[in-house]
Amino acid sequence: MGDINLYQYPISPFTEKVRRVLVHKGLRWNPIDCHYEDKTNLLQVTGGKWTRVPVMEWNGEVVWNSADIIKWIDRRAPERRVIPDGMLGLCEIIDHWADNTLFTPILFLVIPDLLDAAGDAKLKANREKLIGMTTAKMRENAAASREQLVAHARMIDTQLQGKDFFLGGGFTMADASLYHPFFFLALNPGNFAAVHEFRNLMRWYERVRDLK
Ligand SMILES: N[C@@H](CCC(=O)N[C@@H](CS)C(=O)NCC(=O)O)C(=O)O
Repeated sequence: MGDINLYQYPISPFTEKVRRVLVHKGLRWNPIDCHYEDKTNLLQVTGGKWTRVPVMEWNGEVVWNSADIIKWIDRRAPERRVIPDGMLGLCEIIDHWADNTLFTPILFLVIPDLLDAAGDAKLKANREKLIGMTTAKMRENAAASREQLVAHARMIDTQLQGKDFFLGGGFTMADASLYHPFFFLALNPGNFAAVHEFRNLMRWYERVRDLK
C-alpha cells in the first residue's frame, strides 16, 4: 500500500475523527497542513471540488468528507473493521448527530477563547464569517450552549454504562464520530470541566484518545 496523505489542520475535529480510525487500524499517514484562507493545495488535490479538511489521498485516489473517508478506508483496509456488518446506517445516523447536534454547542464554547488566544484579527474575521456568528454572540449564548452540551453528554454517558465503546463491542466509526467534538472541547479545559461528572463518558474519552 502506498503513502496516505491527509490534508488537515492539527486541531481540526473532523480530521481527528479520521485520525482515530487510522490509529485503530495501525495505518500511518503524512499530515499535510492546510491554511485557513489559502485553499490552493485543497483545490489542487480535489480537482477544484472541495475546500475543507480532511481530504485523503491514497494511491492516486482522493476522497473528502470525514464520514465518506472512513467508509472508504474501511473498504480499502478491512482489517480491524470500524463498520460492523449491519451497522452502517446506525453509524451514519450517529455521525450526523455528532457533527451537527453535539458539535454545535461545543464549537460555540471553544472558538471564542481559541481565537482570542491566537490574537490574529484576520483569522477571527474569517472564522466568524465561516460560522455566521460573532464570537461576542457566541459568548452571550454560552450558558445555553453549556446546557445543551451537558444534556448531550448525559445521553452518551448513559449509553456507555458498562461498555468500553459506544456500540458495545470494540471501537467503531460511532466512537470516532462521537469523540471528535470532545477532542475539540478538550482544547478548552474550563469548558471540558462541564463534562467531568460523566464518569462513563470520561473513561471512554480517555480510551479513544489513547487508542494504539
Ligand atoms: N462535512 C465535513 C466538514 C469538514 C469541515 O467543516 N472542516 C472544517 C475544519 S474542522 C473546515 O475545513 N472548514 C473550512 C475552513 O476551515 O475554511 C467533514 O465531515 O469532513
